[in-house]
Amino acid sequence: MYKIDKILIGTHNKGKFKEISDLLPEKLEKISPIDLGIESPKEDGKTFLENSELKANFFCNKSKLVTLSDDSGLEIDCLDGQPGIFSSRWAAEFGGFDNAMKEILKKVKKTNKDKKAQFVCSLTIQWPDGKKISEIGTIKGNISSKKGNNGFGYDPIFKPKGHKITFGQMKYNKKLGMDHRYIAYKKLEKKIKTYFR
Ligand code: ITT
Repeated sequence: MYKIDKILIGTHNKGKFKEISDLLPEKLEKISPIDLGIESPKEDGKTFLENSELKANFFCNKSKLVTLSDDSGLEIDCLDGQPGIFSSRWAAEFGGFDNAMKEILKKVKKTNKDKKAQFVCSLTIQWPDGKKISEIGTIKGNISSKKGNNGFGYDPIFKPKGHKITFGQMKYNKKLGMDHRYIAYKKLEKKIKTYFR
């Protein structure tokens, strides 16, 4: 298998793009589908894995580059795992993340149940010849009142287990070295690092 010296990070989400870029080897050239004018595919998978595979396949076929894609989201136990794979769509439906977070806090409070939740990330790397590898990472925690302005998406309402602060209050490098994306990437890295130049 030839060595990879550039990779398409198949996401339109800037927060994800930065985290994935910073997890990958520094000398690897990172390309965004936005730079190539490639739109997002329709996400009709039923699981994080199906969606990360679908995105990697789509962006890889369009760009002809080795592609790494991410599908991720927040699963809240007392809401039967919602928003889950619909995390991004909830933000769109409620008019942005601020409103979606308010809505989530209201819904969680109404259940009167505990606030256990987890962030899940499925990463898929696909080569132009169709070879693909996926890994899933999960980080458990609790839903918190909205705190902090760091990070992106639902970071201000998620407090990882064993920590007193939300991802929104955490320093960038701290979150980068422990979140669901990091956990998935570390598993994947073991299988792909020999391909990096
Ligand atoms: P792409 O499909 O282009 O990658 P997207 O934002 O639509 O971008 P997803 O469909 O995977 O991505 O949706 C994931 C949602 O979960 C999205 O709203 C994120 O902001 C949120 N999310 C994922 N990881 C997160 C993290 O580390 N911190 C906060 N929110 C996160």
